[in-house]
Amino acid sequence: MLHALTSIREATSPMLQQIDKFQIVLIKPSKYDDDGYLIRFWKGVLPSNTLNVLHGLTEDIIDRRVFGKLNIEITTFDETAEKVPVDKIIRWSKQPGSKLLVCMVGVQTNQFPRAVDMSRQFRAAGITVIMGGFHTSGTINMLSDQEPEIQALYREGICVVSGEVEGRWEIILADFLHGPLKPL
Ligand code: B12
Repeated sequence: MLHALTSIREATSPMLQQIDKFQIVLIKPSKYDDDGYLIRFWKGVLPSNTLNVLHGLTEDIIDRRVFGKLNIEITTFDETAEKVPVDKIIRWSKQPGSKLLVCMVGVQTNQFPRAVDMSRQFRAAGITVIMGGFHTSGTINMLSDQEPEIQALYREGICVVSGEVEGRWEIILADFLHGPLKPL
C-alpha cells in the first residue's frame, strides 16, 4: 500500500504542481416520471448511502494526503431533494488552475436516463464525467460492456465504473489527474 501511495504521488507530482484546486463534484441523480418530468422533493428524508460513502472515501484520501498538499474540494448534490446547479459547476471548471471532475454516483436503472442527460450537459462543456452505481455495474457484470447503452456512454466520452470502488478510488483519481481516464 505504501508503495502504491508513493507511486501515485510520484506519477502525479509534475501535474499537481500546475493545479491550485481539484474539485470533485459528487451527484446522485434523480429520475423522470412517466411524463418525462424530473422528480424532486421539497425535503429529503433518507440521505443516499452511495453519496455518503463516496464522500467519506474522498475525505479519507485527503486525510491520508495521497496527493500531497493538493487542495481538494468535495461538493455533493442529491438531486432527489436539491437542484443541481449545472451552469455554476461549469463555471467552476473554467477557473484558472482548477481541475474539476463530475461523478454520477449510485445510478440505478430508473435514474440512468437522467444521469445520461446531465452527463451530456457537462460533457458539452468539456468536463470529465464518471458514472457508477448498480445500473452500470449490473449491466456490465450480467451482460457485458458491449451493451448498446454502455457503448453509447463510451462514444460520448462518459467514463464508466463497474463494481465497488473501495481501495481503487485514489487510482482512478490519479489517472484523471495524470491524463485521460480509461473508458471503463
Ligand atoms: C439500501 C438500499 C436501498 C435504500 C437506500 C438507502 C439510502 N438512503 O441510500 C432504500 C430502501 C431507500 C432503497 C430504495 C430504492 N431502491 Co434500493 N437498494 C439498497 C441496497 C440493498 C443497497 C444499496 C447501497 O446502499 N449500497 C451501498 C453503496 C455504497 O453501494 P453502491 O451504491 O453500489 O455504490 C458502490 C459502487 O457501485 C461504486 N459506485 C457507485 N457510484 C459510483 C460513482 C463513481 C464515480 C464511482 C467511482 C463509483 C461508484 O462505489 C460504491 C462503493 O463501492 C441495494 C442492493 C445492493 N445490495 O446493492 C438496493 C438496490 C440498489 N435498490 C433498488 C431499487 C429498485 C430501489 C428503488 C427504486 C425501489 C423503489 N421501487 O422505490 C428505490 C430507489 C430509491 C432512490 N431514490 O435511489 C435496486 C436497483 C435495481 C436497478 N436495476 O437499478 C437494488 C439493486 C435492489 C435490487 N436488487 O433490486 N434502496
